[in-house]
Amino acid sequence: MWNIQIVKVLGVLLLHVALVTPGTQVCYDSNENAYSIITCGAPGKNGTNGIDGKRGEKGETGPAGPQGFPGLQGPAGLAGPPGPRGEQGPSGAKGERGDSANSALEDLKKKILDLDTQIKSALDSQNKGLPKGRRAIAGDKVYVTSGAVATYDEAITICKTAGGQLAVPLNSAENNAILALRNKYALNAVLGMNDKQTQGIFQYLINMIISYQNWDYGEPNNHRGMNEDCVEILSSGKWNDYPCEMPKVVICEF
Ligand code: MFB
Ligand code: CA
Repeated sequence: MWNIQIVKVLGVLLLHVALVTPGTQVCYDSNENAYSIITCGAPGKNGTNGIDGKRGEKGETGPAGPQGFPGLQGPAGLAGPPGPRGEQGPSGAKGERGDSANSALEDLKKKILDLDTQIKSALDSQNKGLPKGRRAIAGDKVYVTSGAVATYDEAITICKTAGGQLAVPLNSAENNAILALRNKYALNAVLGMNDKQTQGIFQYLINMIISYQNWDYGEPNNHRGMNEDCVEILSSGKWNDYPCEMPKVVICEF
C-alpha cells in the first residue's frame, strides 16, 4: 500500500518537476497507459509545409478593382437602317445626245439644207426676172428687192406674200447687206420695226423690243411733232424715224 503512495507522490513530484522545468513535458502513452516525462530538445525545424488544405468556401465579392484599360475595338456592328433621303443633288452634266436624237438631228439638218437649196434656186429663178444685184446675203439670210416702193403696211404684205418678211437688221452685218441693196436706189428703204404700240419703244414685227440699233444722230425724234412711228435706212446706213404712210423702197428677207 505504501509503495503505491510513494509512487503517487513521486509521480506528482515528477509531474511538478516536468511542469516547472523548462524544456520538459509529460507525455501520456495510451497504448501503455503510462506517462513519461521527456526532455524536449531544441524545437525542431519547422516541418515541411503540409499539403494544401481543401479549397475554402468562396469568399465574398471584393471591392471593384480600378478601371481597366479600354478594350480592343469590337467587330463592326450590323449596318443600320437606311438614313433619310438626302437633299436633291445638283443636276448632272448634260448627257450625250441619244442615237435616235442624233439620227433625227441629221435628218433635220438634211431637210434644212434641201430647203435652203430649194429657196436659193427659187430665189434664183425669181431673180432671173430681176436685174442683177437685186439680192444680198448676210449669214443665213437672203435679202431681195424688186425696187418696188410702198407704205409700211403695204411693204409688210408684199414680203409676206413672197414667202418672206420685211427686212430688219439684227446686227451690223445684216444692216450692211440691206444698205447695199438700198443704195441701188435714191430713195431710203423701210425696215421691219415701229413704235406704234408705245411711243419711243420700237419693236420688231413679232412685238419684241429691238436689240440692235443704228439711229442717226438725234433720232428717233418725231420731227416737228409729227407721228414718226416707222424706221427707214439712210444712204449712210443710219436709221431715221418717219411717218409710216410715206412710200419707201421695199426689201424683203428670206
Ligand atoms: C429730220 C428727220 C425727220 C425728217 C426730216 C426731213 O432730221 O428727223 O424724220 O426726215 O429730217 C433732221
Ligand atoms: Ca425722224
